[in-house]
Amino acid sequence: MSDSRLFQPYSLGALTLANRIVLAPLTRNRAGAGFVPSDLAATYYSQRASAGLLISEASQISQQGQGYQDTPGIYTPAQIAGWRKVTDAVHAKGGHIFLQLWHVGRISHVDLQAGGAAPVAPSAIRAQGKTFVNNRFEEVSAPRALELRELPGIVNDFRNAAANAIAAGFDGVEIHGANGYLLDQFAKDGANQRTDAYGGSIENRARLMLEVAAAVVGEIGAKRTGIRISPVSPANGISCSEPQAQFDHIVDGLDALDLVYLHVVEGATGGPRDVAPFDYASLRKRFRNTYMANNGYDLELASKRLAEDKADLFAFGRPFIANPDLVERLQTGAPLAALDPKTLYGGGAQGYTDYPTLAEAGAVA
Ligand code: 8OZ
Repeated sequence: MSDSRLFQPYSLGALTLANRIVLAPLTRNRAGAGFVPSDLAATYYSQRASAGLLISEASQISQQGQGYQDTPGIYTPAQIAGWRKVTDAVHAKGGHIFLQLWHVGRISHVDLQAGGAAPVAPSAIRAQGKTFVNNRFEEVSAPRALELRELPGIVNDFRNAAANAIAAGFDGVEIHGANGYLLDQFAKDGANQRTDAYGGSIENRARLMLEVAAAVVGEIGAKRTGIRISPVSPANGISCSEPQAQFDHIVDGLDALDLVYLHVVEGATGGPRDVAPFDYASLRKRFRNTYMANNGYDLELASKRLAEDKADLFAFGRPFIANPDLVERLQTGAPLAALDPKTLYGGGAQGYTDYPTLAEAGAVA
């Protein structure tokens, strides 16, 4: 039996969400020239507007923050104008949408950086991992360690990007603190071997993520600021020797800032949920506002976790790609369509905006 509250309204900050199902952020690599979201993006997101909340694909806050080909930005007027079409289309359907703010740190490639420069990172440690660039997957480039004096500029880029997101009509932003990107690199000792105020202790490693969160909250308000973390995920070659203590501390700091939600990738991103022992209930207990759970959820697990009061909202990623009407399908027990892995990253409408709803599929059958 599914928990009917999944399909009932939920108050998130100043918003009333139609249900507790969230579109997780999904990278699709279809931005146009100048890293402006395409007109197809407006169609794609509005097709999924029946989710209680949509979270946009990760969007770089600066050129330096980009790590993959054709991902959208949120740092130029043209990008803001492109995103405005997306938010207008979603709002016209009664939906709500947050933008995910992204700096990839060391998960980048010299061909994406200004003047072919090295990507930046807490320490000059190259990740074991690949990025999608030059129309293929390539090893990430060796990074250089950020100077202490550069960090305020990065915090400022997040702050400006948050303001830009609001100017583009978003209902709020999600700070990407997960999956082995810049803020996660600072938080985890596998990537951070700094000896200044941003490395060496749990408090120091948490500092950049908390400074970014404070800056974004200062710019657009806590009710419009969420964050995503992935405490034990090995995504993008990241590792952490004491994730529980590290993330208990981070979540205490996020709670003090009164962020509207905490979005947690439980386990390995897109992989096993039981990759390492971790007490997620400890994070939930420390965070007074909304806990959004992600990774491998289906209707049964979401219902169970909601009934146990382990989470408030549930973010579905891959199932939303081939099922724009996922909420209706979950609610009615309809079968889910399978996605085409060949059209996940890059391309046009195929595998992006051409997956039919149940009603559309029935009409052609
Ligand atoms: C898949 C491909 C490229 C990027 C993440 C932004 O893992 C991503 C991403 C996912 O958070």
